[in-house]
Amino acid sequence: MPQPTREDRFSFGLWTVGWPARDPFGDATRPAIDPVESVHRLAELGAWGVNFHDDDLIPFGTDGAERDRIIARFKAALAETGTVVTTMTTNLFTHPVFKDGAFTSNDRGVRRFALRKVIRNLDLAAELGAKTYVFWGGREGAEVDSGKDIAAALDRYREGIDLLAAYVKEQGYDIRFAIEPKPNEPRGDILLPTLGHALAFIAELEHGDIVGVNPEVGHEQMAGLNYTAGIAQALWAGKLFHIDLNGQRGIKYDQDLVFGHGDLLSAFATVDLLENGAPGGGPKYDGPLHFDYKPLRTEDLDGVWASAAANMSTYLILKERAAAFRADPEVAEALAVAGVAELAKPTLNPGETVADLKADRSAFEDYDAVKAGERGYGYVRLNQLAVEHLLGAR
Ligand code: 3MF
Ligand code: MG
Ligand code: MG
Ligand code: MG
Repeated sequence: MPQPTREDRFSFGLWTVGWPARDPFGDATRPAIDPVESVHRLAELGAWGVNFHDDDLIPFGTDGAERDRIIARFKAALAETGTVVTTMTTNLFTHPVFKDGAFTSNDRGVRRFALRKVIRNLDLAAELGAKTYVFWGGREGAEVDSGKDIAAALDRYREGIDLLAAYVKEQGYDIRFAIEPKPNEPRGDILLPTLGHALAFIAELEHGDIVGVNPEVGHEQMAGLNYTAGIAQALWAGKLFHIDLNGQRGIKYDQDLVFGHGDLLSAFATVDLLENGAPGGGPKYDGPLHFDYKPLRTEDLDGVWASAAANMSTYLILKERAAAFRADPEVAEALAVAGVAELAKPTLNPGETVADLKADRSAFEDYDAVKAGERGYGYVRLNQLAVEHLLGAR
């Protein structure tokens, strides 16, 4: 099996391996893990970076002196292992104060408290060198339609993100924001439920230039959407600032499976896009390859570290398979039959106007639509080649 190294840019949320496996129906099945131990274990496994919520490291309500001590101890672990803090984020969902949301709570005092909680952690993010700051608004939502004015909630969401982005700019921090969409869970319906909603929201911001998205595999799949196509659109928009890789099997609760342990063919396509880019070129993702998964509740501590390794191993195997797929002459031929490269060619000729198009009889009057309609694109063969490469049969 390929062994991960720091050059692979893998990172993990401290809350992933550190999840004690408490769920809505059952108690924790594992002890909490000290974040310092997680940093050491992940580094030994070949990870490059970590990401965490303020409360993952510093428990909610910790006083100033103890907070400083915890941060100093954590910094020592980073230095000892050479681990990078790629990303940070705020827990705006666990404490009861956030039960009706943070930036979009109906309670104005809660909204002001949430902003202060983020500002405090942004200062720490700058100190630790995190380049991306994630916003997952898990409690920004509702169960009761008449209880939440969605337009006002979006106004308040925009006010919050713009205020925080302006703060980052004023302070001169080298930080960009990434909004993480999710359709539901824990709220019945969450604001900015999909990548598309998030992109549309970002377009309404005053400081949208430093705001992008952090799409999670499982979150898009919970909405029945195609993750690879979604991140391709985010790349196209210049907004793919971060990714949360994991696995999900269909439209159900957020499973947070190991990457590849859900829709494996989709995971293959995701790695192919991330590593090899779109066939027609365009921007490539260059951020951390970040895993946001949960070790199954059935696993013991050995199983936790084995599952962390499994994410990286699966990614690297898929990377090898995707490279072989792209290099295969039969694949090149199938891509040509499907006309994949032709899509990169503009539909109008250089300098051609609408009037020219209207005057072009070959485009319409003399166009043989019946014959064009008979063409086969060979996508099934192309997909079968992908499956054969994925299975290691080629
Ligand atoms: C929940 C999530 C979150 C976010 C995190 C920010 C607890 O479904 O995916 O993890 O990823 O808050 O990165
Ligand atoms: Mg998830
Ligand atoms: Mg999640
Ligand atoms: Mg996530």
